[in-house]
Amino acid sequence: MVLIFKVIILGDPAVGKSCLMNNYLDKGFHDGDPPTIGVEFGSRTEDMMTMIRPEVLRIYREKFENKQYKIDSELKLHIWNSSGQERFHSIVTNYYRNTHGAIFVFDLTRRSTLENLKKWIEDYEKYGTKSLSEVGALLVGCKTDLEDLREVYDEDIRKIAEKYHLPYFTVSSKYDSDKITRVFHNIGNQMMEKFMDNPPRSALDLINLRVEREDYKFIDYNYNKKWCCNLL
Ligand SMILES: Nc1nc2c(ncn2[C@@H]2O[C@H](COP(=O)(O)OP(=O)(O)OP(=O)(O)O)[C@@H](O)[C@H]2O)c(=O)[nH]1
Ligand SMILES: [Mg+2]
Repeated sequence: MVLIFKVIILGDPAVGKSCLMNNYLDKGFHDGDPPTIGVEFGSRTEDMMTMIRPEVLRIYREKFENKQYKIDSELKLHIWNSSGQERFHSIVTNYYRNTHGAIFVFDLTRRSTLENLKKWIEDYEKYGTKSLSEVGALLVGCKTDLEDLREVYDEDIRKIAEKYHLPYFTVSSKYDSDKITRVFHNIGNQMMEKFMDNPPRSALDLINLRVEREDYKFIDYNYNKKWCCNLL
C-alpha cells in the first residue's frame, strides 16, 4: 500500500498552475493550453526514499514500524489543480477540505498575482479544515524564463514568504523539471512532518490513511475529518 497525501494548487488565473502540475507529471510544456475549468486531478507516485529526506524517513520508521506494520515504500501525491477564475470559486473551495498541503502560485511577470497571494492564503484557511501551520505549504513564482517581462523580484517574494513562514521557489515550467520536482518533494517532506506531528491514533486509523479511493466504505469518518487524505 502507498501513503497518500492530498495537495491543492491555488493562485490567480493564468499564473502557471496547470503548467507546473503538468511538468511534475511529465506531461511536457504546451504553450497556449486552455484555462482550467473548475478543478483538475493529477497524481504521481514516487519511492519514499527518493522523495523524503533520510532524517524524516528515520523518524517515520521509528514512530510507525512494528511487527504488524512495515512502512510504506511509496508516497502518492493526489494533486488538485484549481482554476484561478472567480466564476469557479465556489467549486474550488470545496476541494480545500482535508488537504495535507497547498501550493500557492504567482506569476513573476505580474506583480498583482503576488499581492493576491494574501487573498488565496486567507481563502484557504477560511474554507479549508486546517490552518496553514497544520499543513505543508509553499509559494511558487512561475515563468522565470520571461526575464524581460519580470515584475517581481526576490526581495518582494521574501517579504510575503516571511510573513506567512513559507518557503518559496521560482521556476520555469518550460525548462526547470528538476527544480519543479524539488518543489513537490519539499511539500512532500513538509506533509510527512506534519503527519507525524498529528499521528493516527490507532492502527486502524493508519490503515485508513493508506487506503485508495475505492475503499471509502472502511473509513472512520469522524476521525478522518482531520487527517484522511481520501475524502473531499
Ligand atoms: N514562458 C512561460 N510561459 C508559461 C509558464 N508557465 C505557464 N506559462 C504560460 O502561461 C499561460 C497560463 O498558464 P496555465 O498553466 O494555464 O495557468 P493557470 O494558472 O493554470 O490558469 P487557470 O487554469 O486559468 O487558473 C499559458 O499560456 C502558459 O503557456 C512558464 O514557466 N514560462
Ligand atoms: Mg489551469
